[in-house]
Amino acid sequence: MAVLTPCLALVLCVVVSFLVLRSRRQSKVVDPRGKTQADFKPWVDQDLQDDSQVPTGEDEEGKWADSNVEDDVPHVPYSPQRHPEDKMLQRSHHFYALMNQRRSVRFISPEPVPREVINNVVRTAGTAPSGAHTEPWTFVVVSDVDTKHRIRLIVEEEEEMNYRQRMGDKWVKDLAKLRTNWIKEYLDVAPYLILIFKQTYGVLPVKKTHYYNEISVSIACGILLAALQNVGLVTVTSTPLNCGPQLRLLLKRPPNEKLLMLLPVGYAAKDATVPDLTRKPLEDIMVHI
Ligand code: IYR
Repeated sequence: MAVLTPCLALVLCVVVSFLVLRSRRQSKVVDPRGKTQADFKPWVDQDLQDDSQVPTGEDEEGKWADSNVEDDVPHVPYSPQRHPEDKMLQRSHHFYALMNQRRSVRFISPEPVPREVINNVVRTAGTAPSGAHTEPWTFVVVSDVDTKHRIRLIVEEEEEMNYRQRMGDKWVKDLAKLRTNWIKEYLDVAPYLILIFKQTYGVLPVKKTHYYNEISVSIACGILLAALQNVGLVTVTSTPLNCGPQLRLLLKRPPNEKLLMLLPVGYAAKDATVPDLTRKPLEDIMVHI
C-alpha cells in the first residue's frame, strides 16, 4: 500500500492533467475562418483586416521604394496665430458648442449643396496629419444619381446579411435604440456620398509605405465631420461591413485602397429625427494627473 500510493498519485495526476487540457482545448470554439470566439470581431470589416499584399496579377504598380525619402525638405519658420486668454476661452467654448450640436443624421434632404462647399470640406479633411506625411487618403465624392443607386443596392444587400446573420443578436440588440436597419434611403436621397478610402501603400512614382494609414485617415474623417458641422451640413458615419471590395470595384479604385467610411452628405431633412442621446460629462471622459 505504501508503495502503491505514490504510483496511484502519479497516475491520478496524469489523468487529471489530461482532462484539464482536453476541456481547455474544447472550450476554444473555432469559427469557420479558423479564429477562436475571443478573436471573432464581426464589427471589424473583413476588408479592413486584410493587410495582405495585392493578389498576383493585380500588382502591376512596380517596385517598392527603398525609403520614402524623396527630396530633402527645407524647414521654415512657423508662428501660428495666438489669442489672448479670454479670447481663447471664448473660442474654445464656441467651438465646443458648435460640435456639441453635431448629430448622426439618417434623414437627409435632397436639396442641392454647392459643389465648392464640398470641395472645401474635403480640402479641410486633407489637412489632417499623417504618418511620415504620406497623406494616405482618397475621398471619392459621388453625386451621380445612377452611381448612388448602385452603391445603395450593394450596401443594402450586404447590410441585410449583416443584420440577419453576421452581426449576431447581441450587436443587433445593442443598436435597437438607434432604430437602424439595412434600408438606407439616404444613399439615394443625399446630394453627395463621400466614400473615404485608406491607401494601404502609395503607388506614385514608386510603391511606398503608408505608415499608420488607418489612424491617419480616421483623423482626416474626424476633421471632415467638423468641417461639415461648421457649414451646417449633416451626415452619418457609416462603415458598411464587407461592402469594401464591391464598392472599390464599382468606383474603379485601385487595389491598394480600402474603404474606411461612407458619409452621405446634405442638409438635414425638414422632418429629421435623432435618438435623444446624451454625452458623457467631462469627469467621465477625462482624468487629470
Ligand atoms: N452598419 C450598420 C449597423 C450599425 C452599426 C453601428 I456600431 C452603429 O452605431 C449604427 C449602425 C448600419 O449602418 O445600419
